[in-house]
Amino acid sequence: MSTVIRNGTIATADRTYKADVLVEGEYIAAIGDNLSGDTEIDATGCFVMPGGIDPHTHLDMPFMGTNSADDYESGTKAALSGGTTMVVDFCIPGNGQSLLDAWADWDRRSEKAYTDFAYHMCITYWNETVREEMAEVVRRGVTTFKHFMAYKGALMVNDEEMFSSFRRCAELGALPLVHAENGDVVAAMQQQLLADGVTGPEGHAFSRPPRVEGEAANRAIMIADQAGCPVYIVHVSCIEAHEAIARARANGQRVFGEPLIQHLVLDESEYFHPDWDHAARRVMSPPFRNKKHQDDLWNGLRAGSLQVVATDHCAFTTEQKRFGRGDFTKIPNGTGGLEDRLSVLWTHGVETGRLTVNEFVAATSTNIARILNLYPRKGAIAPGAEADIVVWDPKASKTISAATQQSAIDYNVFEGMTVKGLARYTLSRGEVVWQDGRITAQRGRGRFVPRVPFSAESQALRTWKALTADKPVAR
Ligand code: DUC
Ligand code: ZN
Ligand code: ZN
Ligand code: ZN
Repeated sequence: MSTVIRNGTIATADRTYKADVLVEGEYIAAIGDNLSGDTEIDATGCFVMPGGIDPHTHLDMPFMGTNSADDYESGTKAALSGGTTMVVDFCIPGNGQSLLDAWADWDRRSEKAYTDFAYHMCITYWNETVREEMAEVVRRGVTTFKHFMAYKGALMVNDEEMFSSFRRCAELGALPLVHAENGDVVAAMQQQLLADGVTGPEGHAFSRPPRVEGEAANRAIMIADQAGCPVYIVHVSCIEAHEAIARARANGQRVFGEPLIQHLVLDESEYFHPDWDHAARRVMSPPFRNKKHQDDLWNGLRAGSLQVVATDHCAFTTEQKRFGRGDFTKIPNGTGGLEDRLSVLWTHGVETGRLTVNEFVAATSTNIARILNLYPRKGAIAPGAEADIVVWDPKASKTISAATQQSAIDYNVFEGMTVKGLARYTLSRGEVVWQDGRITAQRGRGRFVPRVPFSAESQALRTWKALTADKPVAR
């Protein structure tokens, strides 16, 4: 079975050109002029781009006394309707649960997936068993380990635990990820604010100011340097964290930074909205920032000091958000975005001239495919790549509304925003899974995507460190 995508303009992270794409089975077989296949997709007026990869989702995740409301079914339907063909979700062991046990739980969740998926494994405590299990996790194809520096008393790890895990990552060729917020300072600020009578959603923003994030990002980067591993900072929301990343990169460290689409376009004024529900629906960590920080994130995407735009999709219903009435620390943290990431980035990035089409493809797909060692299997329009493709209509527009979304929640943080740029077709491994506003795929068709470690690269880095770092110099 073959399909030709005809009359489109191919846009990759490197270039833009007119050509047809021939898909055979699950793969791209050829790119050229006047190709033919069993069926045809007309891409006139459209860009043909690698499907989006969202490397940061929390589907059906137990968190803050509840479970995130979008599961692998509604979450991956949301993804493909917006042109995203792969998600990387966080597998979180429960209190003292083994990593492999948690993985088995996540495999049950992901049986319903419409898109391909991978996992990051969370390290939420440390002991010898965890150290040993990490090797098996890598062997089975999960090569990224997430560390929470916040959520004290729940998911948070201390510096000693983080350093142990980072050193293990260096040995295994794995990449550590970090949620960078100083959890001790946040916890103290929360108690202070509540004692001062600040109980509403604005207290959430006050308790997690930019310096709390900047400090933690800088600390994680220094600890990674000492451990001899690269590090990836998730949901970079402020100048302080971005500065730490840019400085480390200028010093030759492999540090990656991921802003979220929400932080690029929504600001802190949302937390001062007179309607409690409106404000609480936007409570996530880190919180939205002001315009100065937003501009800085856009600059980082353009300059390359920030590489990836993700969503941290972690959706809760209004009813769930109301657990925190009278105490902002109990509002489940998280917002949605999986469905709208590409359209919102296109509208506020490409349409405004802030990003080129190629930078858009890099930020939504190719860069993360490279960072996660998935390229060019994913993130590429090239012969031999898997045919995860979005046929993107830059002229189509819609107004974002909860009434028409795939996500299972009752609101949308981008409600009322008119976006330009929509997926006309989404293909996942050669199958049309979204066409003209309809899902055309089967539940459960999504597959786990195993990854191999970065062993050669991390080995080279450690050798270089051993030769150069911290040696007293005889004078
Ligand atoms: N932040 C959120 O807002 N939700 C999920 C986890 C996180 O770090
Ligand atoms: Zn986080
Ligand atoms: Zn608003
Ligand atoms: Zn997250």
